[in-house]
Amino acid sequence: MEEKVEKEYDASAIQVLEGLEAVRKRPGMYIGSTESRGLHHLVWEIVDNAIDEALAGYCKHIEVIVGKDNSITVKDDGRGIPVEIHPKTGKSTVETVYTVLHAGGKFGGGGYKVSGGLHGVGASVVNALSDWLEVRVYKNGNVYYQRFSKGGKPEDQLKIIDKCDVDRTGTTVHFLPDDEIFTETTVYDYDILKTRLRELAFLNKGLRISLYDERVDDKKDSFYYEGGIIEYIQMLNSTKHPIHESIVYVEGQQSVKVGPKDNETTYDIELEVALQYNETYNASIYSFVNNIITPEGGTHEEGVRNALVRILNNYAKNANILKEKDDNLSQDDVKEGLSMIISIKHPNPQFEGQTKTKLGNAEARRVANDIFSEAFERFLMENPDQARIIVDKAMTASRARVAAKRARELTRRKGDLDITNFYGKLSDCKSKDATECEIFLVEGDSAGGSAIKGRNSMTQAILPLRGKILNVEKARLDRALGNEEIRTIITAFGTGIGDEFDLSKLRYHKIIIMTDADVDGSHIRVLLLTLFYRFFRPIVEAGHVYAAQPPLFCIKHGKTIKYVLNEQERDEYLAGLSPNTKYDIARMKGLGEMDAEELNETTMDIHKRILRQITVEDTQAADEVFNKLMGEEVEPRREFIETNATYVENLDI
Ligand code: 28F
Repeated sequence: MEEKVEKEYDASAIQVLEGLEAVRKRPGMYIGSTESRGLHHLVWEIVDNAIDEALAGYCKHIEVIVGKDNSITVKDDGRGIPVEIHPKTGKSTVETVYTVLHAGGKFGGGGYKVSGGLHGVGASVVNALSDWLEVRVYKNGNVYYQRFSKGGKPEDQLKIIDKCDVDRTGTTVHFLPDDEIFTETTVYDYDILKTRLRELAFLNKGLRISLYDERVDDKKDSFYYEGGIIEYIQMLNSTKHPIHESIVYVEGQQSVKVGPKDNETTYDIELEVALQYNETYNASIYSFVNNIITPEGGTHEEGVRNALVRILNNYAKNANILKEKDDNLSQDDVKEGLSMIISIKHPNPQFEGQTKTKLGNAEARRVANDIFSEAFERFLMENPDQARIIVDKAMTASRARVAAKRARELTRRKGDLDITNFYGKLSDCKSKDATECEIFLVEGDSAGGSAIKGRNSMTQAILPLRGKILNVEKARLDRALGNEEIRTIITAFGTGIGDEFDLSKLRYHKIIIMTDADVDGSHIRVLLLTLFYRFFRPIVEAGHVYAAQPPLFCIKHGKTIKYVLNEQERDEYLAGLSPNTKYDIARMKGLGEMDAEELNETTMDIHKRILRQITVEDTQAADEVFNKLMGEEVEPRREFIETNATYVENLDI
């Protein structure tokens, strides 16, 4: 007997070491990357465990603290991780959860473990990638404590180090990411933490989540939403005028059987939806699975949207608002001005798509459709006045869509006239192989001029943009198409727009926004990102959009000329020079003042330039900023400028 138990202990000890070692060898496999996004993923892993304790009904308050040393502390007031010895490993459950891969709730039963793409890999991954990590469990009037050193090695057994209030329970985890793993940065971004923690508070009504930043005096936020996603919609629509009184709220659950007859599984799926229409023309639809955002949507979102368009068409016909001769309302018509949050809880979500953020479970489509259509139909029947407003909005959108179809004709290349006119703007490239072609959207004529001279005319097209792109935030597609600059962009891209958009016709596989780092440049960039977010999102999702990063400084020493992007790179480069290197350093002029050779050398040459790929989140953020800045509400604009004034002097809005 002795022998067997011994062997089991050794085996599990070896498994622990190999497991954590594997994580340190290929961290990207567990947290996606080791740059800033991966660094913040460590926080989400630990917070998710506390959220699970809240989902189980035991935790009411989660606190996240960024230490002066950029360590992270997460506290919850749940039951506290069990401290008993785990039968299989002879270790405490705490040590098991923090040293055995996937030992947490996700694989050990428990509530809904957040298990999207990279979520739910477990707390042991955080331990493996930390310089040190401490766990404190409060229960039975004791404070249990265990510390792990670099890579997750236990320094000692779990032991009682203190007494605490007999009725206090909870778990506190304090860790410092390992700078041997996170080589690019170990500095936490308060706004990234704040945005996600607020979102989690919206998604988990009644849970308080607080954030403190010890690196800055008195910097803290606390989020608590009794109304959950209803309050999320209130926040989204706070800068847009709602056009009807209620926020429609739907919640329900269904048990579904999946899998083959001989091996059926039953899933309990919960759905929550909150929606309200506003007077803008764009849609803010965010969907989530187990608290994870699904930017590419998926079956849950499709189920709700199919139900939305079907119910609105039925209602419009029965109320004789939609005549027999009228076209049916389309998905696009009914999403104009729509703010909607869809959140489902699913025990076994399958993620698909480019970035593994699209829900694939077929059963989620039907459940979402069933639950939402029944409740939404009831809302319309019980609120005919609001129903009428919503249907009228969709009808107007439908008519504008037809008008846009006509206006879109303008963006098709027909006779020579508009081609010469068109060519007055675009200096196209010779190659017709889209995969090697790039189009630079350049701010201003002077930069445009030097870009045309400095480019590689075989593969690089230049489109100089004059002045401010139309503020499409406030415009429907038909009005956006009335703007010459936008028509030129649409024609140049070749994809068409709206419901005839075809990504395969994109004529350039890199669309590079080349604007100055100054106020005007960032303004143009926000306008372009909003344009992409609203009318060209598939191009962004496919990763074709980039921002050129013109250098801020030019360092010369001897024959070496080194361009650097910003102060941080400048200091790092200078620190790397041997002490006696006199050198010259010059602050680069704007794009407009660079000559063709400099522009090519620093920002266009594919072997030297630095491009930043634009993500859907970037464009979404731009759209939200834009809505604050360009919406009618003066208050959010003033507040935004006051909070960001340090970055944007005299923003000319
Ligand atoms: C700051 C991060 O990690 N909180 C957690 C619990 C509570 C339980 C638990 C966690 C069951 C067997 C896996 C307690 N009592 N905050 C946290 N709170 N894990 S993590 O159980 C661990 C799972 O192994 C818990 C009764 N049941 C569960």
